[in-house]
Amino acid sequence: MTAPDPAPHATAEPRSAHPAPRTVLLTGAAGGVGTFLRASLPGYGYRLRCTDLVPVPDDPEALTVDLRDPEAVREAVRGTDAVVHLGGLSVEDTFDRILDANIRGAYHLYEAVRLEGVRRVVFASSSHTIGFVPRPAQQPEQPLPVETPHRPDTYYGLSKCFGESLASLYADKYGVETVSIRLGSCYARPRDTRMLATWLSPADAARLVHAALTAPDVHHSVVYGISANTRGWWDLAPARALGYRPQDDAEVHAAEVLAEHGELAPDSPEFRYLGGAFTRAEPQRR
Ligand code: 15L
Repeated sequence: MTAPDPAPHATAEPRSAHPAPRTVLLTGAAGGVGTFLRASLPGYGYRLRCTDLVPVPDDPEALTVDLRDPEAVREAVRGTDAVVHLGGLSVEDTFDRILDANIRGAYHLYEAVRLEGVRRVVFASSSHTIGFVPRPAQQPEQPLPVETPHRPDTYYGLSKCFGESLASLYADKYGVETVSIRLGSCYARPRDTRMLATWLSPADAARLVHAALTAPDVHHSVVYGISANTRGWWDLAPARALGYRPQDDAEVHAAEVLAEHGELAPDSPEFRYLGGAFTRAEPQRR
């Protein structure tokens, strides 16, 4: 396991009056990103309280929490210093299931955070908030800014747009600070050619979450969550401003990935849009 980096701003006098969080609630802890973070975040000094709708492997103390149950969510939040909210559906589904898990679920989470006086949330947003943004034909001079207007590609992406707006509301109205991380493709290695631009290594995911948990005075900040990919075209400056120092680059896997998958076909959604296959129209699920 990659040794955690020293907190990049640890030497700087934190501008925020709040000490770094110690006990962190990790929702969605049984999922792909949750599994990576369960292995890495304790190395940064965090005590994790893990929750998911399903049992969390190898964690007998994990709590089974349904995000649709506000009381269960509040109980899980109580006594923590910060929340990394990965919970909910992580791919497209019916509107009703997305509504329950991702929209109502996020509302219950933020209400619990507000009522329990927790001051920092790291929200797992997604690049599918802007999935219909056209992908540039070649590496752009200027990377894609985080201020790019929402263009969700799925009900899933729409739910993450809601989550970002919910975080903004709770920052402005209640002082709950959030870093919304628009996660790219967080897997052990890039799985296809599109991911040579959108990959977030598990070690960089931990670096980014640590920076999001410890950066002072974030209010509501939106950042992109990718590694320092040679083919990346999303602006990492806002994440770096929080103290994120990515160490990985999907390019080290490029030869292997291209040998297996080839270059993107010009008529493919992966070539045309930021959100790739998520932009494909699909029959309404029931
Ligand atoms: C996401 O947000 C999904 O949760 C993940 O499963 C991947 O599909 C990722 O986007 C991606 O775009 O690669």
